[in-house]
Amino acid sequence: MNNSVFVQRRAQLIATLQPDSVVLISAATEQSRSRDTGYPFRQHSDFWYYSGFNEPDALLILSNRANLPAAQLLCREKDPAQEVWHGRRLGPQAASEALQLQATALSEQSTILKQSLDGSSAVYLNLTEQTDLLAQITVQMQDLKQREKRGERAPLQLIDLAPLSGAQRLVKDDSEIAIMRQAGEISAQAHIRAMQYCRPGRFEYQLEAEILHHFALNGARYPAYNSIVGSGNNGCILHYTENSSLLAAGDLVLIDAGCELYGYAADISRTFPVSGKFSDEQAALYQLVLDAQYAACNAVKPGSDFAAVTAAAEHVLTEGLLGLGILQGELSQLIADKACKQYFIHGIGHWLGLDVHDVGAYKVNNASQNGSEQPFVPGMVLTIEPGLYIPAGSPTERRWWDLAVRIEDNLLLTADGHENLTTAVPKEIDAIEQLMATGNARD
Ligand SMILES: [Mn+2]
Repeated sequence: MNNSVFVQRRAQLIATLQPDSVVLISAATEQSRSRDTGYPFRQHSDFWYYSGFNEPDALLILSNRANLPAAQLLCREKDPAQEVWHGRRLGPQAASEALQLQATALSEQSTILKQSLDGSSAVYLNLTEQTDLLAQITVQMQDLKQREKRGERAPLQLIDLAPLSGAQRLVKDDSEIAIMRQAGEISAQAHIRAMQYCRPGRFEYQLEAEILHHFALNGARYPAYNSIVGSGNNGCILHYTENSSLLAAGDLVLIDAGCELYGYAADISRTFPVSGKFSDEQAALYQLVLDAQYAACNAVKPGSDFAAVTAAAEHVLTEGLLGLGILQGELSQLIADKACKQYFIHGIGHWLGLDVHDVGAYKVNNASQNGSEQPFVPGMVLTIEPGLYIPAGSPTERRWWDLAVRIEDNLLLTADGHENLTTAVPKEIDAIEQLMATGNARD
């Protein structure tokens, strides 16, 4: 990625700070999986967004103070002995040039942190997420307070960075949109591959394997979240990730999977019949969720908001459930009662970006201040994912029991509406059945 984009983001953030402030953002640390093996390293999203630096054990310091650099990075020093075991390090010298900021060895952290805090009016950091950093700052502030007689001064305010970085990250820039378009395309093709590979007698984890294989082959080594492949009544478990059941003829299978590309997530759900042909009940319920998804997608345009999108989907779902006899009563009353929520148990969607459930406010103010909805503007990316889940024992005819359907796409807000980033994977009943009938080369 072009480094000027990170420079621009830092400048944009610095422009919103109170006078004489510093911003502190910690890199992620490596996590042990068991004894000497670690989880794959994943950089902290804010740290990545403002630095473009993908190593652990680093601190980014931004400031608008005259006596401090605008952007400073503390990072691990070069160390040939460590690097031969654990991998290359950029080192402060190369980092300064590559990242266009002032870089210093991490061993200077205590001194530099104190210099940055001394005399600052406010310190911005993520107060609820970066608690180790908060603890370090507290210790430094105690030291500064003890030396106030010598002219040192502890900051007066700690300010949560999350609303500021959240607002900035909510509207994607061109480089992010390009990556997310690609992440959507790779993920869509992976879902196609799973549909083609699906057969009764194969296992859920084998569909997952097809998907992960396609991600990795196309430059997205890791999924953005643990893939969900739930067949039959496993589909009714929203975050089912065991993926261990045998795929049975006559069941639906629900897949929720997306790749991570340069830190950015895709998040697609599709539901299809294991044997390639929907039963009457499956088709009826599926078409209803699909109609609701189209209604919700149609409401995604500048000036609209999640409440409007939710209302559009819930209207279609309620009307449809009433038509199928799954709900009983009077339509306007059922809508007012949100009766469809018995089977549509999650939200219509969420912001998408560096985090799958990305940062950014859903309400402009909180409820006690007459909170209003965050209006959609071009550059936002979100998911639209209505679903219906009817576990056994639900107060409906048994023929609907154990059915679960979710259909999820990723939408980019544009000037005149939206662009669907994940449209390559089919969702019409005919198109799915046709695709599954073609199979793939590895039969
Ligand atoms: Mn989602």
